[in-house]
Amino acid sequence: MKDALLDSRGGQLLVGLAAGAAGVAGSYAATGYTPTFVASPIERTLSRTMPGEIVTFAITYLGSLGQQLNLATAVALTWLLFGAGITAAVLAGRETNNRLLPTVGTAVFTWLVTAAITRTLVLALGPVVPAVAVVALAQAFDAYRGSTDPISSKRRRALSTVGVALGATAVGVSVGQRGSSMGEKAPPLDAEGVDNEDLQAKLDTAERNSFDIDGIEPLVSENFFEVDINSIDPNAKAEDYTLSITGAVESEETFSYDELQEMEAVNQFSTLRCVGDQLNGDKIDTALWTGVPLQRLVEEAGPQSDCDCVLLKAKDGYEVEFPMEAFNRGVAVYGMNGNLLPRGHGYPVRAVIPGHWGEVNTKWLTEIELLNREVDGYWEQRGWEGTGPVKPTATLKHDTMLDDGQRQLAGHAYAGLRGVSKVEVSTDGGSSWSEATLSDPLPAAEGDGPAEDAWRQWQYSYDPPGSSHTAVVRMVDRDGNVQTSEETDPAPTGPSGWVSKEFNS
Ligand SMILES: Nc1nc2c(c(=O)[nH]1)N[C@H]1C(S)=C(S)[C@@H](COP(=O)(O)O)O[C@H]1N2
Ligand SMILES: [Mo]
Repeated sequence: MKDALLDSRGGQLLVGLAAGAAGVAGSYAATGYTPTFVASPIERTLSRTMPGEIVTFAITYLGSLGQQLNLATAVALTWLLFGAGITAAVLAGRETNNRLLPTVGTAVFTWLVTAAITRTLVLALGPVVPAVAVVALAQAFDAYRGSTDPISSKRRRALSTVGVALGATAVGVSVGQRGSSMGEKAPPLDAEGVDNEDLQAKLDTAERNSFDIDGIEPLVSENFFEVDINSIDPNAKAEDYTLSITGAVESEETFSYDELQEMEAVNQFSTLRCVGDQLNGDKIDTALWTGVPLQRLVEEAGPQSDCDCVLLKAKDGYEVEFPMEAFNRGVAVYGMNGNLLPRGHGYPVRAVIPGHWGEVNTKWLTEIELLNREVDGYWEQRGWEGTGPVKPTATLKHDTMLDDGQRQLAGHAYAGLRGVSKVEVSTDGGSSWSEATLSDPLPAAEGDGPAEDAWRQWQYSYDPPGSSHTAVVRMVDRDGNVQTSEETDPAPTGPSGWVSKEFNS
């Protein structure tokens, strides 16, 4: 048996790790980027058990990179777990001189581990085939030992094994990607309860009212930010979807997706902003949301909450608690900008709660529990205080020189239910202020007024002084309150302060 690849410890480990990588890729090929991918539950456990400081650091400074690192760690851990088990099977086969043990052991181990982690029996076969194939090939290559075949040298057998494993991994990854719904555009909304004319008219108004300025989002965002506690989103099916109203109610109620779509819907503009946004950051966007008022659903159950507070629960394990008063203004949303809700934004159904920080806008909403006393949700357990009203903000996202020699500045302003009455710009570091031009407001959900919870765009042009100066932006709410100049970090209550930018001429 001398000089067999599978006889040396190094060779066993190499084959174990190569087969492990093929196994992880095989699982991905079978499931795509969904919660049944073998690394997904591990990634969820990581995100749930990670200390609050790390989660806070990741959301504030790394953005989605934090989630990618988390996912990479989960994939690496899965790979090591597979690798260790397969190496042990190979080793045991050699020790007992049993030719079947390496492949059978690999099959049983990868299947059992995957089935236990993902709780699926058939999809758990995904890792088995490629992992067993790599081990079997390594055994077959070893059989050529001593012949004149090109793979007779040990080094070549090792390289061939790794090569086959890499090939299997590449195939697995590309198959998995094809089966994933990432980047897919959501299909158009087609629900009984929706007034499609009203929907289209509102989208047209949003387009008409948006400034034609490059580099700032139109009034309906083209690229809506995403914040998730996990990097792999739930992929629920509408047919199986139910929304339950539980807890302090007269009678618990359950609504199916069809039932929700049959109820009379509202089309409502709302801006979402994450409490972990930066000053002048990008975690703020606006959409036209379509769905059923939450209050109507809860009324059917007969609310009896002692604390007038509610806990929203979601399919990804997310939870958030906040006052009934804010909840009662909210909508159980299944449409976004005239299309079905995309998976990344909470398909099939999410909550949209006007005026409060993004975190209460629960995606993949499954349960509304009325409480008798307050509790902490996912982010509150990690030190954030982000369930209340948003802080006012005015961003500066664009500056260009116009043909007439003026400099044009532009951005957005948003203050939740406090409303934006004006944006003021200073080009002398805050000594004197001028009023910027605001985009016409988006229309209200019902009636002729302005949307109660939507941002405005602003623009301002001035003659540059030819020497260095600082431009500063601030907004004023409907009651005449000027946004505070005091700068705070995002954690724990959200960023505040005036945005400024220096120019050399
Ligand atoms: N189920 C669930 N809902 C969620 C989250 C989440 O991770 N899981 N993130 C929340 C946070 S912190 C924000 S800011 C908003 C972001 O919504 P978006 O991803 O659609 O922009 O969703 C909220 N709802
Ligand atoms: Mo958030």
